[in-house]
Amino acid sequence: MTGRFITLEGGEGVGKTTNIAFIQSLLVANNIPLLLTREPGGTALAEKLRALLLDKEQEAIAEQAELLMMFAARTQHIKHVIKPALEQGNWVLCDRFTDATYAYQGGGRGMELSSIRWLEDFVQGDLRPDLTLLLDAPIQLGMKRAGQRAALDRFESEKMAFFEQVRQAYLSIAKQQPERVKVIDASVSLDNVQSQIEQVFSLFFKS
Ligand code: Z5A
Repeated sequence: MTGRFITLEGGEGVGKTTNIAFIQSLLVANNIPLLLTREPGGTALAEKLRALLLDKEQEAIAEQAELLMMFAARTQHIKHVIKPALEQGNWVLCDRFTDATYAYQGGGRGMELSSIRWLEDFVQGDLRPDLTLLLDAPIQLGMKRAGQRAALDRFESEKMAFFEQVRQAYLSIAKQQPERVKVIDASVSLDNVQSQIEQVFSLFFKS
């Protein structure tokens, strides 16, 4: 038996971390065996790569190096965590995955989508998420929510235009793949966001 692969995406401060616990509770209430994980990260080596990617106190990371580090971390994550869990019948809930690469490295940094697509096929084979929830909110609002934190990491220190490009890239993926990517309006109250998430899952459970 194979489990199902669910990813959560969105820009800064849209509420991914906040809502992942809610999604976990929905799945657990339906007796679904679940593995929670995140990207970049999810294995010891991938978490080390994450720390390097987020650290802004180091030499400038070339865009190509950033892209390759994302996929290096992803390779480890898929091989050691995601695939084994799915093969054992677990559902996998992952905080960010390859849509984030299309959004941040493709949309934000302007890297060639064909290079990302090639790496996606090379690293993932035919593994793709079964369902993706895209939490969407205006950039200013997400930043205001996220801004209550102590220090900004390397990505969070980018300019406004970068985040607008990231948001538009995400929305364009959702437009191209409406069956898989469900857009959640994350600008409203947490109760409202969670009732939208609940609706998506009630349909997904039946599919
Ligand atoms: N990255 C990449 O470039 N390429 C890739 O392929 C991948 C990743 C996989 C790490 O991501 C960075 O890696 C990320 C992209 C890049 N860059 N950034 N920045 P991350 O997921 O670890 O970090 P993040 O995006 O910065 O997540 P976040 O800032 O922690 O946001 P969040 O998890 O979506 O938000 P939150 O912590 O749940 O909520 C923020 C605050 O808002 C918090 O106080 C909540 O209580 C509050 N909140 C949440 N929802 C609501 C509502 N509805 N109303 C009111 N208040 C709310």
